[in-house]
Amino acid sequence: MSAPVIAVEDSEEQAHFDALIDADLRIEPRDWMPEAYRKTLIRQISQHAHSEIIGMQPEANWITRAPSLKRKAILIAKVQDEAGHGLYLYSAAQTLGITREEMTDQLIEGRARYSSIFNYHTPTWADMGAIGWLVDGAAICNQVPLCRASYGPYGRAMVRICKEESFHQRQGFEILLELSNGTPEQKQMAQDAVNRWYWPSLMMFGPTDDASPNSARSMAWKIKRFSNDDLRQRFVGMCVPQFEALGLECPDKNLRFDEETGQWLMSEIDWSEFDAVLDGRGPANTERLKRRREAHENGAWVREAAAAYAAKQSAKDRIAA
Ligand code: BYC
Repeated sequence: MSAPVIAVEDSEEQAHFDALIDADLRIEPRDWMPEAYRKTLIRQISQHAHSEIIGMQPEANWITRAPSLKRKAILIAKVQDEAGHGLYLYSAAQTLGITREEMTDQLIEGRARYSSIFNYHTPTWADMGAIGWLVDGAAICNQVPLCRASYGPYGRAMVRICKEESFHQRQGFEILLELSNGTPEQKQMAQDAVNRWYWPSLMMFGPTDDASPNSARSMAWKIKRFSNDDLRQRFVGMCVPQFEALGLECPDKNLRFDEETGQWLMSEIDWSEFDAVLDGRGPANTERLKRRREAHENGAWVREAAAAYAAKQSAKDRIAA
């Protein structure tokens, strides 16, 4: 029996796709791509978009309580930036054939993942500093290589996002620096916030390489350029001198650089905490999803008004044509 024609076409298409990846060129929305590549991208980009949107909540909690007008203005700008990042990323995912409605439903029905880090509370102003410094710092470490992701719309979205993330990271560092140089109580508040966010920030990079089912394939496709553990190592190395500059202590008392292997040796991460957060049992999972659902319901009238306006405009255009 002869092979079906589709298989021949597929293998030619596959060879062209492989050649583009090998040559470090970009795959664009209209290019042929293997179904598994498309699915992986939809998974990662939509999770990333949801993270940006849910990630607005822990900081938005502090907008009304920011300690000065300047701090309030900066925080509002940062939270708005996160909304923008979510929108670029939803648009990038839409180029792969999923709709915004489908992604939104997956999120509000609790069927989608978003970054574990946003399931923690922000009890003090110093948490705004720790999020900016550690969470945005970890995000930059993870996201700069994504600017070279093989899928064009994702890589291009990441370039804009990373520019804004570096401003976010600096504003967080500066909040902590000011607190650290303030009264002993303020310094303690900064240290406590860093103690709360340090380990969850390391978990942002995902499970260890030997427990990461998606890494090998995503790296072969040049979506991910570095493994979870390599990026975690890079992040820890970046933090060490910054802890010193801040005058704060690293919560990992065992952290040391091993000259022989060129690796940072660190205490074991509590992966049971990570698993619990991914399973919906983190400190703020329920609250985050509830708030997101309410925001979606409260925005229904805006979506209806926009759809009615668009229908009116296209009716007008039809009459004019
Ligand atoms: N949290 O095989 P693995 C921001 C999941 S927002 C939750 O290593 P992969 C900001 C993973 O999805 C920035 N889930 O997966 C916003 C997979 O589950 P499924 C957010 C996690 O994809 C507001 C399973 O575990 N950044 O900066 O190869 C304010 C196995 O993992 C996590 C991004 O989204 C986690 N931490 O690698 C402030 C970056 N880790 O889907 C700041 C883009 C792993 O198989 N994403 N999982 O059920 C990535 O780079 C990669 O997707 C990851 C995971 C490194 C996160």
